[in-house]
Amino acid sequence: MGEIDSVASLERLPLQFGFATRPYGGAAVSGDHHTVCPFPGGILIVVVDGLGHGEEAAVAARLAIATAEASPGQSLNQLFTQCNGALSATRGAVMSAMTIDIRAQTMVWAAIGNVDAALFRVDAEGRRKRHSIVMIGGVIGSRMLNIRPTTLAIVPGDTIVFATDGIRDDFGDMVAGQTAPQLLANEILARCGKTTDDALVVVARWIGDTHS
Ligand SMILES: [Mn+2]
Repeated sequence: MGEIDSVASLERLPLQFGFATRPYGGAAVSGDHHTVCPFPGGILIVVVDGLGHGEEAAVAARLAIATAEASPGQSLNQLFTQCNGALSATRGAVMSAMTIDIRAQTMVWAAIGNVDAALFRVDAEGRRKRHSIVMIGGVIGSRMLNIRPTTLAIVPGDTIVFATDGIRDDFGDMVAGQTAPQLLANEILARCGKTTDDALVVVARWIGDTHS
């Protein structure tokens, strides 16, 4: 899917998103990649960190993203299994993935290795609640254990943040109110980005289906 096509179709989705990224050491390529990929009835978000950094890390990450984009509607078990096979000749990667079921207003997510993700919800009393993804240790492409997918209902206003390990794990402190996803991604990278690794943060906000 070309970048322009994906932007055009995302404008009609009940989801806003933004991202911010910075390669390690001012390098031209990053080993951290992502996709936000709509498919009939749903949206797939994948964030992948190729092991290490530089071109070899980028090769592994790009391959995982291409594998995900080739069949975005498949189950997360199928997705991770396919990526594990596809990356066997690479140095490997760690990855988080989430699939949103638009009609059911649910999402399911899973992670292998350290690509953190968290859902933030503010209730009517202004209390913030956080749900964190379950990260199973391992490397996609060499030693991948079974994923542990978790399903959650989503409500309009939910903010979901994905962060590679080039982002400090206190990134959740930055999430408050309804800051636009792109601004929030910029702020998280600026304040929580490490200078010792590639860094990528992806922010998605569920808007809900305004036609129902
Ligand atoms: Mn990393």
